[in-house]
Amino acid sequence: MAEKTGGPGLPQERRLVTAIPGPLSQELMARKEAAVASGVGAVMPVFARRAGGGVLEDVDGNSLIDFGSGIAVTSVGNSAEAVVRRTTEQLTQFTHTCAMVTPYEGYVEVCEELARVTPGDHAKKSALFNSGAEAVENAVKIARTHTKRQAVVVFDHGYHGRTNLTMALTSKNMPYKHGFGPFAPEVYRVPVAYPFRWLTGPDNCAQEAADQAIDQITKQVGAENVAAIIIEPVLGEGGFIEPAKGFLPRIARFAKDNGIVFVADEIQSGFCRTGQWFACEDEGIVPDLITTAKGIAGGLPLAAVTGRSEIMDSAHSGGLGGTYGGNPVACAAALGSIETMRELDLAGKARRIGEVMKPRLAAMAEKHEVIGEVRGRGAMLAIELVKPGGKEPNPEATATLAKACHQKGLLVLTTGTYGNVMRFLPPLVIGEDLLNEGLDVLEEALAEL
Ligand code: PLZ
Repeated sequence: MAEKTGGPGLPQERRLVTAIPGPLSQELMARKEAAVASGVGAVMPVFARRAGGGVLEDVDGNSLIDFGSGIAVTSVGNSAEAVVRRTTEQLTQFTHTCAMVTPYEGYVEVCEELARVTPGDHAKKSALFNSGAEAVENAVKIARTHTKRQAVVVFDHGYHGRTNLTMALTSKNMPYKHGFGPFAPEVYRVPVAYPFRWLTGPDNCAQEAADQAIDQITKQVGAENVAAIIIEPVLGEGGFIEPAKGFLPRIARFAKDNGIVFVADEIQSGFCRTGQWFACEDEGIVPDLITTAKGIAGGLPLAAVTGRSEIMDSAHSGGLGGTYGGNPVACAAALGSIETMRELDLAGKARRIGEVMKPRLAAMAEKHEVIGEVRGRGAMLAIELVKPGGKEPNPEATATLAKACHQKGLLVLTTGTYGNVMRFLPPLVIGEDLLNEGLDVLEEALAEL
């Protein structure tokens, strides 16, 4: 019976039957507080029961419009048909052998697909891991063995994970790094072209930021010491920052000219999210290595490093791996997700989501001074909230707005170095009615702010 299942069978509606959080969620929250470490937070204090399409239903029976996709993961929707079909079949065959012990076809197939969908028509290879952070760590390992250099360059507002090396690569202290040091050495941070906050204004932002970044790399690190430059083509946790046009190509060119491995971290922006397979395609960037995770496998943990064969093959046999990396069930999920993305043209759906949402967000910005900027592309969109009359970040209004949306049955996430960005990451399969209803809710919450 459709009512009992999540996934595509779930009624696509916003429905509030209790206050948020309801009594059952509150009960579970008390248990969570007693049993789960406080360091593991929760954005919205409701417990999930089932999810699918554009909604998430909580244990009290409230149905929320999902503008978060579990942080850009369930792009194909929760329990997507092809993901369920392929993982179920895999579960009945075997659940684990360890790809490093006895490999299986699914792992190879995922790597073949990655070679097809990632930018560039050069020879490519991949290695699979469990999480985004692990993929980024391995990209650094590969770049270091390939170049025989050590330094890694990252950018202001960048986010790459929570492991020790990726904490070092991540720019924001609270909550990601505070108290968790010392951090890995040989990591250098340079400016990124953040148009809205560039001191001389957006017009010369790309050129000035690239000049500064390159100057710092050459003068402070020495280009000949740099193994990798790692950048998110759209910065996720930093606030959905789209580097000013021209910045990425300059940095990519600088990397190429200096034998530096250029790594695009597309863990959040990849797999159709921005209206292309990968966001770096929008400026014709072909990265040497690309890290992926999140949207790749419809919610199962899988991550990858994909890149030029000659770079990927630099690490010695046995140098890359892990017990679970490329788990067969996660690989089946990835193949189901990629199949869904092709069949439903989810890149096109992402572009359509942008076409529906962006003008409506822009109209809200016209009306509400608190919105300093609307930005993003495809289904990776955001509003940056400011104090009236200027650009001072307004994290308080952002938190209040998010809470009001939650209370009205719209799941939204915040982000940004200053905590003042509300981001929108709906599943790419969300219906247009729900999308518009979600925007109505946001508009109502803004009016009450
Ligand atoms: N690189 C670009 O966005 C994960 C993290 C949320 P993992 N972003 C969401 C949080 O608070 O932990 C991310 C990313 C980019 C790397 C990662 C890390 O991916 O799968 O969370 O390790």
